[in-house]
Amino acid sequence: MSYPHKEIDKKWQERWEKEKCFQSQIDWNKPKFYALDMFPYPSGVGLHVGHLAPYVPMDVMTRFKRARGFNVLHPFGYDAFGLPAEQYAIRTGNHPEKITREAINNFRRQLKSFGFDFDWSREISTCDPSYYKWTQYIFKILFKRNLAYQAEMPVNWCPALRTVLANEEVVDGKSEMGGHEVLRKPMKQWMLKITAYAERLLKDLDDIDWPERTKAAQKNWIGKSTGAQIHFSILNPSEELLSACPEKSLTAFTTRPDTLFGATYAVIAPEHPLLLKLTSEEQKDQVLSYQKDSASRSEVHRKTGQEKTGVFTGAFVENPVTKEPLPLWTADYVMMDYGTGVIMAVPAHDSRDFEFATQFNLPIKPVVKSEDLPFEGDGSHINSSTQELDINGLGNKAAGEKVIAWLEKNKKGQKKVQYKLRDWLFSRQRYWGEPFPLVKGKNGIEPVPDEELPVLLPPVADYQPSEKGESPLARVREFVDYKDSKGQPARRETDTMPSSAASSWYFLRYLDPGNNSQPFHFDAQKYWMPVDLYIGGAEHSVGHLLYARFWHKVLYDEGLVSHKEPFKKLSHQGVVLGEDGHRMSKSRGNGVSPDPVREEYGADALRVYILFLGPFEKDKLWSSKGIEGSRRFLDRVWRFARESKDQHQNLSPFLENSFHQTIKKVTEDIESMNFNTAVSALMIFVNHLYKEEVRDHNTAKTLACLLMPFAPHLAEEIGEFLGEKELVSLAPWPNYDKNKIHSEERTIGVQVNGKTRGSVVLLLSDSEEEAVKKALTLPAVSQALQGKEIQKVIYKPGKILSLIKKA
Ligand code: ANZ
Repeated sequence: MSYPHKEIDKKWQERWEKEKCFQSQIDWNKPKFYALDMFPYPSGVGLHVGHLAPYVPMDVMTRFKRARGFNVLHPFGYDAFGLPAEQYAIRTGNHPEKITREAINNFRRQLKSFGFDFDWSREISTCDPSYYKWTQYIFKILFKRNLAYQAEMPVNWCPALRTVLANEEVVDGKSEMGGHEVLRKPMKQWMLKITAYAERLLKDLDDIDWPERTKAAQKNWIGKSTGAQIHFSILNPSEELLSACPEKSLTAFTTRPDTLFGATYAVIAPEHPLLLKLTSEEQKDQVLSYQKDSASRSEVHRKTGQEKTGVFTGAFVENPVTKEPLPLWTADYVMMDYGTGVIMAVPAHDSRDFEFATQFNLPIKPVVKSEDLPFEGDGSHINSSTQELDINGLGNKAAGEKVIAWLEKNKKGQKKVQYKLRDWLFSRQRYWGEPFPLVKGKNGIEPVPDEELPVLLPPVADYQPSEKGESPLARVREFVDYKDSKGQPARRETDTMPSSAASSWYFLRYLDPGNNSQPFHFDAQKYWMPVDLYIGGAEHSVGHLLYARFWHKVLYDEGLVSHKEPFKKLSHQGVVLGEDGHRMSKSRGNGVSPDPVREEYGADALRVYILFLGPFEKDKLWSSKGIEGSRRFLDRVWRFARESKDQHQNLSPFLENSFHQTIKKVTEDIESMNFNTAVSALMIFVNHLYKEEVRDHNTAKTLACLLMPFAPHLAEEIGEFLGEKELVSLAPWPNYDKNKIHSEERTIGVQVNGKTRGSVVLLLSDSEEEAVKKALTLPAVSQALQGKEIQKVIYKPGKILSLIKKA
């Protein structure tokens, strides 16, 4: 008996929608559960089955929590601005606006067909003016708090995409999107001062329930190092240099101040603004050509490249403690955007310096006792004393502290905490993004008044970026020209924001999506936040998840939100691999559309199958064959329910035990996100029902409730068939009776007159009578009894069952 999924799926989806079952309101008397799926960027090709890997489990969780009495918020939306949509538009010759709208409509249609319990009344799309008005509003808050600034700096420029990229968008020197070459190029850009929050972003990781590897990735990205800044006087500075650098010294950041006696040269980054002023006449040509060469090398190459390159500048600086002159080199293994862009080189104890010194024949001076060089470990210091400072014999830590104390006393340096985290590159020279709410006039750069928000993205026919890297908006006169309230002319900012802007606060807009006067009402966030469960891909470990935490902390400082952290618990789904064993993706062409699968097997079979593929967090292989088993299971449940209506039968102790065990297991497994084992527990129970040929109305009713999170359409249909008035989706979760759980099963041998004749599976709770009854079902046992009566039974539950027959 196969259930008519097409009719049933549609029928219940319409009913849920009509009765607004999944719309949620603030209810202070009820515990809340805020479930957040990472919202997708709407792609033209629609969803593939891999998209369901996070959405189905979350839907199981939300349906379960609702049944457990929680006020559940489960919203959905679209990350609609940004490169992917724009690239797709350019490729297909369609306007991004049009493409995005169509893609969203298709996503929505697909998502509704799987029966997800989204509160569709809260749907948002980040490219809607009613949404990005508030993205601009929040940017104004950042601007006001001095967390947004413009800077000329070396950025990742992608000539193919004609835009700059954030560090997080560059993987191994290539653009994350499309894998194009990325160069370093100085450009004027908007930056957000996320570094001002580095310490809090690090510390507050302790308060959240996130996967350890994700926390580690964030810690690593923030990259806290403790050490010192040390000033090295410039020897014989020129007049020109003196005016550019009145302090007459270069400052280096080091994590190893203890090795100061071992510094044999110093290095300044090729982009350092003082480099040419420091360079001697004789070395100028070489340094200039070196600067050019290194500009064409990618950052990864500079950091990891085997061969070290560099040029002597002709200048010398002084080691503050030994007073030795150190030659100053420029080399691109020193980065301009870390520390101070200057290092003291200690070839004996740093492998990069060691390689460089070996290559250019620079002196190597060991200052920590060791067998081999370079030696980067801890050890006893040698060759490290002057009349003023002696650290010989000390270990790294004590030596470092002593050096820092000396530097501070002599005003030659100080202790310093340094972070790897860079400020967030926040502007793009692209069309498809939020315009900045900024104008540049007589008074410099100013935000436009709140009444003028949103600053609308002008509709244009030509949205391609220019080759020079200028935003398409710069070509729109009506947009660029601005007159302030006093009639003064000004010019609008023409860059747009990156897509990571909108995704840094969307979880707050869901709480109050219709609000026209604020991004969200204070009470809404007070009730719903923080997010109780956030599910999404591990690839967002440092980008989105760090940005969103940063914005949330800024809003916290602004008094707009009441919690320090937005996402209390985070979980990453495993990746679904296509039948070829590779991650499903559009570019590989191994993506499987869920639509035909759902048409053939029904939404519920697809849902169950997705869960059954394997543990939630593990990667899993898609196969179109396996789904038949899931469908067969649902058909068996359906038949059981059809045949059980108005039948009342007592469950055997064994079945009763299995029934309560199943409720317990499904409950606990959903709670701990072991969805696949929850499904298999249900399958096992249904097998037991069939084996014992039971038909029972109440059992069927409970089964429908247990099935609801996984296969909601069928569950509703069963409920209705059994005569239930209430929707199963809104019914309370079944409870198990722990007194009816006779937990353990044991296999024990059965003896007849001292000889073992076979074994039976018994529950520890089985009575002697039940045990004998089960033993007698073994043919070998009844044969051995030869039809004679049993005279004596020796029964120790879980241990022995011995029968003595009458003589
Ligand atoms: C001297 C020294 C001696 C160093 C020694 C290391 C070992 P982390 O842990 O990553 O913070 N450094 C500083 N600024 C740099 C820059 N802009 N580009 C490249 N390298 C830079 O590493 C800090 C160490 O990296 C610093 O400590 C410095 O080398 C180098 F036995 O200073 B060290």
